[in-house]
Amino acid sequence: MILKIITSNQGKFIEYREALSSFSIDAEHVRIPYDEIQTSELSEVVEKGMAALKEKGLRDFIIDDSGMFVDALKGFPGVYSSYVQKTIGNAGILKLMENVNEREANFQCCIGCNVNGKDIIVTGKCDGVILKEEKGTDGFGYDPIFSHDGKISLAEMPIPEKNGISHRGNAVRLLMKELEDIIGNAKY
Ligand code: ITT
Repeated sequence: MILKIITSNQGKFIEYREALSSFSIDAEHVRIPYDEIQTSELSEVVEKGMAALKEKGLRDFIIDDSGMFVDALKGFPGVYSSYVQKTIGNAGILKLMENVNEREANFQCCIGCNVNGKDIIVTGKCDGVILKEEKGTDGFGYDPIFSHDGKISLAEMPIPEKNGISHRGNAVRLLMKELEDIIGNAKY
């Protein structure tokens, strides 16, 4: 089985390819722009994105809307994570967190999957903290400043290890539980 991963983000695609391979699903990278509405819920962005893509005739695909939610910043950047990464970036988040002791944060990944005419939406989460400085050179986006264990950053973890604990890895595992009913051969 092949699923199209519709994203502009190469880093996400590489993670999906690795995660889905354990379930004997092939991933194909497809770059088709779709409107991401501005709303307070990742799942709403995904729902609307799926509808727009299906209208264009797309089938058997995954889209993903993710965000990093920092407790001390009242959930910011959250649904604005993409804009914030492009503007103030990791250095900007570290600046906002200067002298802040409460560094808890969580990453969320909402997957929308269309397969065999059915839509599945699941959200995976990873709790962690914002580090005091950027660490590591792997991964993408906020990986250098986010740590699941308070020690190493996501950018210091090989992809299979990151998938083992990450918001995206957790979302894929939730998706596979639901997909089992539809395609019948998923193992988890
Ligand atoms: P698409 O919407 O085209 O899939 P995007 O990069 O815009 O790609 P999102 O809106 O889902 O994706 O991501 C919001 C921001 O969060 C963006 O800056 C990403 O780089 C970042 N991000 C998403 N997943 C991440 C992860 O696993 N680790 C670190 N940063 C991540």
